Amino acid sequence: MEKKLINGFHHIRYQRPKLTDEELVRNSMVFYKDMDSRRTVREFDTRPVPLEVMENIIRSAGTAPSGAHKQPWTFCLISDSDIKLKIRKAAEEEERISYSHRMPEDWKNDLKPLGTDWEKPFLEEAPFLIVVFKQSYGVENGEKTQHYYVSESVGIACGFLIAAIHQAGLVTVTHTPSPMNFLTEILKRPSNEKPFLLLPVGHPKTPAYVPDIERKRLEKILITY
Ligand code: IYR
Repeated sequence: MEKKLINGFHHIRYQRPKLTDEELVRNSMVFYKDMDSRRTVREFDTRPVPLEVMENIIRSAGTAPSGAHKQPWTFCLISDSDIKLKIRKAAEEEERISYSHRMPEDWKNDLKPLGTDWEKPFLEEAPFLIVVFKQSYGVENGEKTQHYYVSESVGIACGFLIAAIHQAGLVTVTHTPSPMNFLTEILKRPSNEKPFLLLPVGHPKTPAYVPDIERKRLEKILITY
């Protein structure tokens, strides 16, 4: 049986290769080790990245599951230096205000080990910026359509995106300037789209430095029943 009907809709047969338990253990360990070698990097090299690589990365992000398969995301890919400069200026303006009087002391203290501040040179240095927009609702033939679990869906797609950037051999930093409405204006996005995440993508500077921090051990994040 290659097909069956559910609610009058075609379902096609789906198969994955049947693996032994040893193969499952090996695959999961290889993937974990690769993911564990990912680090958030804030220092970028200006070395260009082929557009095709970026397109493949965004294709991977677009494979994420989403509420009722509405795929409520738009990925803006920016290499134009004038636009990058505009984004940097606007992000730094907001972040300067945030760091000087919007963020409480506790928050600033929690950020100290990471070495972040209002200055965002990576927004100009990285060869590409990706701005992810979430679509609060859809528009089809001028009509509004419902989207479901929008933040969850776009959050999952961003996870796929970050994993794809790492797997390709590149680095990124998840930047969330706040507020980030300026991205809607600079990128001229329609009113059903809200900025979700800003990711500079490229090669790390040589040398690049990252904070000496550790991830929670499995025992701390896992409860088995
Ligand atoms: N949006 C600010 C502050 C910031 C917040 C978190 I949560 C971080 O992990 C890092 C920074 C900024 O991007 O600098």
